[in-house]
Order: sequence, then structure tokens, then C-alpha cells
Amino acid sequence: MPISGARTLLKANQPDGFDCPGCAWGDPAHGSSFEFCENGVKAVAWESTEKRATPAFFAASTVSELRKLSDYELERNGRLTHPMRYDAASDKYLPVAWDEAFAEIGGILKGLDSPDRAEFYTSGRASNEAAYLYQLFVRIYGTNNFPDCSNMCHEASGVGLKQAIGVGKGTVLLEDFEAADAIFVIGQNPGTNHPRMLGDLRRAAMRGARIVVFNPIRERGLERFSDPQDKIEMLRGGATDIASHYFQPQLGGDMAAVRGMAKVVLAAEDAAVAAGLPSVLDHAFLAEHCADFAAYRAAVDATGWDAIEDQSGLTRAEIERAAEVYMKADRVICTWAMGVTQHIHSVATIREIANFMFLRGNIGRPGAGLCPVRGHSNVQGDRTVGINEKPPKAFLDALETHFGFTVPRKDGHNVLSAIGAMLDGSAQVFIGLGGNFARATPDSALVEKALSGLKLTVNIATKPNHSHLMPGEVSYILPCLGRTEMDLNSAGQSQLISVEDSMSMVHGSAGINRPASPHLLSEVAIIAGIAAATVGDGVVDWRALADDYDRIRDHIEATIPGFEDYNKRLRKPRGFHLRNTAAHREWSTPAGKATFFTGPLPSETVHQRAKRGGGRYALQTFRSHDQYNTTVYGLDDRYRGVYGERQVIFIHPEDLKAIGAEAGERVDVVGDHDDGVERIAADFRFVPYDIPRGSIAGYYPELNVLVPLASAGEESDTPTSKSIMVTFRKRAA
Ligand SMILES: Nc1nc2c(c(=O)[nH]1)N[C@H]1C(S)=C(S)[C@@H](COP(=O)(O)OP(=O)(O)OC[C@H]3O[C@@H](n4cnc5c(=O)[nH]c(N)nc54)[C@H](O)[C@@H]3O)O[C@H]1N2
Ligand SMILES: Nc1nc2c(c(=O)[nH]1)N[C@H]1C(S)=C(S)[C@@H](COP(=O)(O)OP(=O)(O)OC[C@H]3O[C@@H](n4cnc5c(=O)[nH]c(N)nc54)[C@H](O)[C@@H]3O)O[C@H]1N2
Ligand SMILES: [Mo]
Repeated sequence: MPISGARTLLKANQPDGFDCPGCAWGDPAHGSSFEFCENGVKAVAWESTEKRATPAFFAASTVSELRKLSDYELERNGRLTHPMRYDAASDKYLPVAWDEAFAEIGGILKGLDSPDRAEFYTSGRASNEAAYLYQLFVRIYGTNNFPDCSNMCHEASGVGLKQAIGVGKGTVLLEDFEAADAIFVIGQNPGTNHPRMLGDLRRAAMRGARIVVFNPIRERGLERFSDPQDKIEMLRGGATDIASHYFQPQLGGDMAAVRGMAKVVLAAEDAAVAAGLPSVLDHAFLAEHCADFAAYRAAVDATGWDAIEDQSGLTRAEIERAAEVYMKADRVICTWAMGVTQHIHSVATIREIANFMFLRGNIGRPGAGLCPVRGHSNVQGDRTVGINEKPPKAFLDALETHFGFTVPRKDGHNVLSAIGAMLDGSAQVFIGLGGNFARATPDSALVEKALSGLKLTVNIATKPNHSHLMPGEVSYILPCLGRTEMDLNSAGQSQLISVEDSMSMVHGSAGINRPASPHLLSEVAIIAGIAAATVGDGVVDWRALADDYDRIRDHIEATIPGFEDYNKRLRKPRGFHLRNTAAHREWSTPAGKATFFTGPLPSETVHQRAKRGGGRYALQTFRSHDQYNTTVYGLDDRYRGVYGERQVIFIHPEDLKAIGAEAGERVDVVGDHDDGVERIAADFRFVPYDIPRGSIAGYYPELNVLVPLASAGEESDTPTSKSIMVTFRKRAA
């Protein structure tokens, strides 16, 4: 590794370094001052690569030619170096001056007959400062159209937790993992996606905490793990057992599994009362803090074991074992991620998880609580500072009072409604603050059509990706600094940005590397440039804000609760914690209490529908060990034993037999959604795997062609990337 690479890594997640762009797991308050992980290393190395996608790279191929490259081949060309404008005549991107770009973008935005005709996408790597400035600009411009990566990610967690506990965020701190007696990990693969979390799970396991996993797939990292921070374990090639209990539910079966556990707990309570033994439930908590417990009890009583077993795919005995762990533990944490949030019934499932935790008061005390583990390193912060298509009224009022402009009050578009608006022609502009909209969204072919039909597409990015290759009439790629790079202002001072992790810790981040190109601007400066050209400097002086991020933070402090003394507290080593009401047992729900969800189980899950026959299978799309969302670092998935390819389908060996196929045989995967659209993912290879019968799995984004736009989570409107109905078609020999 070159010296600068090593130096870069030594500064990751350090008080005076930058925040790792890998994931949103928290940083330790003490102990090893130096924590990064294999996949954090990849994320950092990916950004600090020596390769460059220069104007010469764009001159060498037409956009139509570049589109034939895979995601992997495209991004491998390295960092963007110049602002580029699409030239339709030559079908190529040509370099352009920043001011020209800003002027044309501003001109087109000003020319739309309504600000609601523009869509402003955000990917969750954007800093608090960039995101706040972006939402301010867009709201002055006049719309709440903020499709956000979180619409495809943890939206259901935000919606479900807000209903249950009055705040759409997790309630635990990293320290709680040191005090928990049991940790339930549902629908998450931290070995790949949150490796630093595995360190915390490992320490918990070593001191005797029980770790209970619910995952249809046996994920290696959750079974055994050797900690890269532990030199002795690494040298000896040893490993620690992580999961004490590993259950493999069917896709979408978690609500049934959790309700089953609640049923066991309630039955144990009845037995304890009858025998004159101490209560299993936390009656004091239920009485003082909860609403609708009696109705929940009735709902659980009304849910039979047959339904629970059929929907969860687990036996009653397995569910009893899991519930036993819960009842024996004084302090329980429950974590979850995409295996829970990307289904039709995700919000109800998250409500049920909260129900289950309320039963024994497992919230708002040390070592216990709810922990949705976020994805992008600042996706939670972006929402906190106003990236929200349904903004709370109090926030809009604060903006209006503080800045003195009339804010738009109408709810805006999320990811799915933005795509709908592009397809029906009502949206004409797409601006992307990071991310890869075209590849991250469902129904790839339709989205490609949607983007190409626009008047203007703008992508603020670090590396070329397929979203850049679906140009509208006018199209720009605007290259920005990455998080590892020095961001100097006009006085030559280094600027600090800030981010919020999954535990609501807000901390500073400053890059240390020389920028990939002298022509790059920071995201903040790019937003300021577009804003000044579009709405002018009447409300704020954009360039003055961009020249000193402290000034942006002063505005955040003035308009969003919890950011008192922002500039000062940010500069403390670990930053500061944003107060979480539910963690203090204050409930800002309509009932003023922690509120039980009292609905029934879903009438049918994707797995139950597949079971009805017709050669149908329930498909989930997940991440390999060698990718970051749509960024593919390499073609291996070491933990799952796949090398050199990504077009694979993991399937139970008995299902292979039933289909009459061999391991290694290639098939086309065909979507089965009754909307008349033909969806085919061609040429995938079968890999026999330890996965429940009827459920299959493969990689995102290659399989996004099969995710129907019309299939969305109830109340969350999240694409159902883990509930896709498919059949197989043999390939002509
Ligand atoms: N290296 C790396 N790190 C990342 C990312 C990355 O791509 N690469 N992405 C980041 C982002 S944006 C996010 S959101 C997170 C994603 O983190 P994860 O949520 O861990 O991501 P996925 O790979 O989608 O894994 C989903 C897991 O849920 C399981 N699962 C699927 N369906 C079900 C179900 O119905 N029930 C249960 N119980 N389990 C199920 C799958 O088998 C899989 O283990 O990671 C973040 N960190
Ligand atoms: N089928 C299926 N679809 C899914 C998912 C799934 O599990 N299955 N997961 C969903 C989830 S959880 C998420 S979060 C979304 C992710 O959706 P996105 O956030 O839109 O996608 P990413 O792949 O993270 O974006 C990668 C691009 O971001 C740009 N980039 C990287 N760093 C920076 C930076 O510092 N600044 C800027 N401006 N740009 C940068 C690079 O150009 C890179 O090509 O995808 C969703 N889509
Ligand atoms: Mo995500």
C-alpha cells in the first residue's frame, strides 16, 4: 500500500481525521483509538484511488458505448476530474467551465413552470452541511421534492418507530452493547455491511451475552468472527462464536416469528401468575408508559400457532427457544436492517419488534433498546437536517421565521413518486446529490426511460456510474471532493463537515488527502453555485456560506433542536449526542405513550404466495462482500464461496432437484408480478445454498430489473427488494 494510503487509513474515524465513508456504525468512546475494518478499508481505498476518469476517458467512448460496461468496469475508471456536459451531437461528455454549468442549470430550473417539476435526490453520504444547504436552496426554490436513498432503505424504521415511540431513530448508544444480556439481530449481515458492529457483538459474546440471529441465510460472519483489531486472534487464525442461536425464517416471516415469541412470553406470564411466581412482564413499565397493551394481548391471543409457523417458516419449538433467551435476559437490544425494511409489511414488523421489547421494558434503560442499523454513513444526519419529502411543520416554521421566506408546505415526492412523475412527464429535471439513482431504484429499464426523457439531469459525483449515462436533453456530471480529501476555503483553511451515526452521535470529519483533481469543488460549493444561479442571494449569501461551514452550522443550530453550541461541541473528540426522547422514556406519540401495534399478521407473505405453486420462488436481493451498494469493488463474495462472478442465484439443493436443474446450471430469472410488464434477468447460475426451501437470493443491483416499481411497502413506500416473486426459464442450449 502506498504511504499516502496507509496514512489515509490511520486517520479514519479518528478525532482529528475523517469519518469512514463505509457505514453508519458508531465509533467507540474509549479503548482502541483506531478502528476500521476490511470493508471500511475498501471504501477508503476506493475513494483515494490513483485512477482518473479524465476528459480523455470521456473523449475515447460515446455514452452509448460506455453503457455497455458493467457497474464494476465503469467505476473502475477512477475519480472524475472535470465538470462535464453532455454533447448530443457526438454522444459524448465534454469538459465545461463551472460557471457555465451553474448558469445553464439555474436557467433551466428558473424556466420550469413550477418548482414541483424538479426532483432533488440525495444519497446518504452527503454531510450535514451539504444536505442542509441543499434543502435550503430547494425550499427557497419552492418544492419539497426530496427523493432520498433512505426511501429505499430504512424508511420503514423511521415510520414504524415514530408511531411506536415517537421518534424515528434508534434508542441505544454503543455503550449499551457492553451492558446487554441478549442481542437480537434480525435481517442484517454485519459481517459484510457493518463489520465494526461485529467487533461489538464479539465482545458481547465473549462476556457471555446471548446473540440471537434471525436470517434465512446462514451468514458466515454472524456465526464466527476473528476481529482484525485483535492481533493475537488474527495471528493464531482463531475466531469467536458470535451467534448463540441462529434461526432461519422464511422471507418476510419476521413479524410472525416475533409475534410467536410474544405469545410465548405472555403464556409464561400467565403460568407465573398461576404459580405465584414473579412476573415475566414489566408491569410497571406497561402501566406507566404504554398504550394499547390490552388490545395487543387480544391480538396475540387471536394469532394461532399454525399461522405463526406457516408464515415464519420456524417451528413453535424454535420460537420458544428464542423467547426463552429473551425472558432470561434483563437487558435486551434488538437490531435490524434491510432484511426487515425491504418488505411489504416492514412497518408492521417493526411495530411488532417494538411491541415485543415493550413487554419487558426493554427500552430507555442501560443495555436495552431498539437499534435500526443505518446504511450510508450520514443517511440519518441528512434526514435530521431536513432532507425529507414530508417535512415536519415545526421545521418548516423554523425555516420561515429564521430566513424570512415563504416555505413550500405541500408534501413532495419520494423515490417512487419521483419516478412516477418522470414517467408521466410531470417531472422534467433530476438533480442527484451523490448516489446512483438509475441503478439503485427498481425496474431499471423503466427508470432509464424516465431519466432519458427529462429536460435536465445533473449528477454530483465522485466516480462515473450508470446514472450519468442516461442523459436528458441537457446533462451534467459535476465532480466533487470526497470525504478523505482536504477541503480548503479561500483563506486556505481546512473546512470541517459533520455526520450523525446510527447512535445519533454527531461528529466532525476533515479530509487529509490532496484532492483527486484541482478542478473539484466541495459538494457545498457546488450546491452554492447552483443555488446562486437559480434563486440569487436574496435570502442568504451562498458563497459566503460555502466559504465557512461554521456559518451553515449556525443556521442549523438556529432552526433544528439539539444543535446548541454546534460549532463548539462538534470539535470535541467524539462530538455530541442528539437527545433521543424515547431513550429517556418520553413519548411524543399521539397517545403520549409507547404505543402497541394491535393489527393482525399480514394476510399473506411473499413466501406463502410462492408456496401456492406455479414454479414460483420468493427472491431477495442483497449485497456481496465485495460491493458498496451499486459500487462493485470486485467479483468475489468470499464468505458465501462465490468467486469471479455476480450473476448467481442461491437456492436450496432440494429446490434444485424439484426444478430438475443441476448445480451450476444457468437460467433466466423471470419476474412474476401481474402488471403485464415483462421482467427478465438473463443468464444466472444456480448455487446450492443453506437457505429455506422456496426462498432464493441474489445480488443487487444486477437483479433490480426484477423489482417492480408498483410493489411498495405499506406506509413506507419502499421498493420491496427482499420480496420479489419470480419463476425460472431454462436457457436454450
Ligand atoms: N461493505 C458494505 N457496507 C455497507 C453497504 C454495502 O453495500 N457494502 N451498504 C450500506 C447500506 S446503504 C445499508 S442499508 C446497509 C445494509 O446492510 P444489510 O441490511 O446487512 O444489507 P443486505 O446485504 O441487504 O443484507 C440483508 C440481510 O438480511 C437477510 N434477509 C433478507 N430478507 C430477510 C427476511 O425476510 N428476514 C430476515 N430475518 N432476514 C432477511 C439477508 O439474508 C441478509 O443477510 O449496509 C451499509 N454498509
Ligand atoms: N434491489 C435492491 N435495491 C436496492 C437495495 C437492495 O438491497 N436491493 N438497497 C437500497 C439501499 S439500502 C440504498 S441506501 C440505495 C443506495 O442508493 P444510492 O445511495 O443512490 O447508491 P450508491 O451505490 O451508494 O451510490 C454510489 C455512487 O455515489 C457516488 N459517490 C460516492 N461517494 C460520494 C461522495 O462523497 N459524494 C458524492 N456526491 N457522490 C459520491 C459515486 O459516484 C458512486 O457511483 O439502494 C437501494 N436499492
Ligand atoms: Mo441503505
